[in-house]
Amino acid sequence: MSRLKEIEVKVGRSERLSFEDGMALFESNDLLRIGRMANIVRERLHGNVTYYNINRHINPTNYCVYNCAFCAFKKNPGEEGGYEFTLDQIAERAAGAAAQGATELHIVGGLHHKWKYPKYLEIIRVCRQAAPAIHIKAYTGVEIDFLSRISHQSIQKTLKDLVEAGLGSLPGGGAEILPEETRKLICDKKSDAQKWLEVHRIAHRMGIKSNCTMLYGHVESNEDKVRHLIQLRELENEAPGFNCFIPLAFHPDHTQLSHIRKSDGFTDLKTLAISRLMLDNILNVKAYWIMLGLKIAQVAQHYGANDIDGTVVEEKIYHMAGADTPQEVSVAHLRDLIRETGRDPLERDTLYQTALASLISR
Ligand code: V47
Ligand code: SF4
Repeated sequence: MSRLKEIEVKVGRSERLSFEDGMALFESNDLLRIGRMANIVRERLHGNVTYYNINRHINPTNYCVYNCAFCAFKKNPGEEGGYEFTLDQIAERAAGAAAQGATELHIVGGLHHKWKYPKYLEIIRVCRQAAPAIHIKAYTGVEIDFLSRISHQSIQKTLKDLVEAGLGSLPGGGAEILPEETRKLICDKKSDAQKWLEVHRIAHRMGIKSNCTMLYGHVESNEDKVRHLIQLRELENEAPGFNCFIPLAFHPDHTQLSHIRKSDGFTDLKTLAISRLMLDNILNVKAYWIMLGLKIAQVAQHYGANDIDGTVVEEKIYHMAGADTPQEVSVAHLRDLIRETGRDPLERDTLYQTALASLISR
């Protein structure tokens, strides 16, 4: 039996795929076959539904003490293009989001050279005050680790403070690529893989849900990607709490790795499909349209993805690294894009509750 046939049999029986299976999938270029397997899993879990949400991104500052090789967003003090929002500007964005029907604020930013711990709590508090009903998904595992260090507190206490201020869950950024040798090549200064995993383990044990990501298309190998996915899968087994996995394609413009070509549609779909197949215990896989582009995010709905993210409104991290997607799409446009693929659009909140689910649980 060919390797792909063996994997197809396992997928048909809902058996867990091994490291060797993951490697065989990355080494194959039979995208249609890999996609078909991922689609089987996706439809088994979610039927014909594709989720989207109404959200708004806020990137409070791009000043950052770190210097990740893949990042075009980060600036040093005094550098052209650096910015920091005031608390009023942040509150204004939060209030505007609520007024437009957003259910989520997605807050991710730089690790500022001068901001103290209370400032990061204030950011959450002002959003909570300006938008009392909104879910605040804020600060990656790397940011939480940084905050615990500048506040000289444990990860637990830091998360507890943030939840008291209004935080609802953690976004999936900062995972980058977990195998240490490669991680060191692209971000040697910030939290290592064990620390990133520890933050999410602790959050999950405290009942705080989170997302997870994988940055690909830079200097990583296939083995790195398979090991990364298996580490996420193992953490989910040990301490369940991942809502969703988001593969993030490296955008090279204006980064230290600008000589690397941006990943292509084939690689994006293949990575997404293999992620769906390997992550058998993470329910949702998101085709993040800001990063993939609207067209590939649509096709991805038949290659393992069951989510397309949200309205976004103002995105800086990818656009400073060369993303040519719009900054915002309307709900009507998102729903049309999903319908065009033959899927049924369904609005969700950050925790994947839907109006349907909330009606049933009443
Ligand atoms: O950790 C930064 C990535 C992440 C680049 O939870 C880049 O729903 C590609 O947390 N090319 C932060 N990627 C963003 C993040 C996120 C994004 C989307 C959805 C969710 C979610 C969370 O952005 C970083 C890093 O992996 N990143 N620069 C770049 N040039
Ligand atoms: Fe800073 Fe995040 Fe950019 Fe790294 S990826 S330099 S931590 S803003």
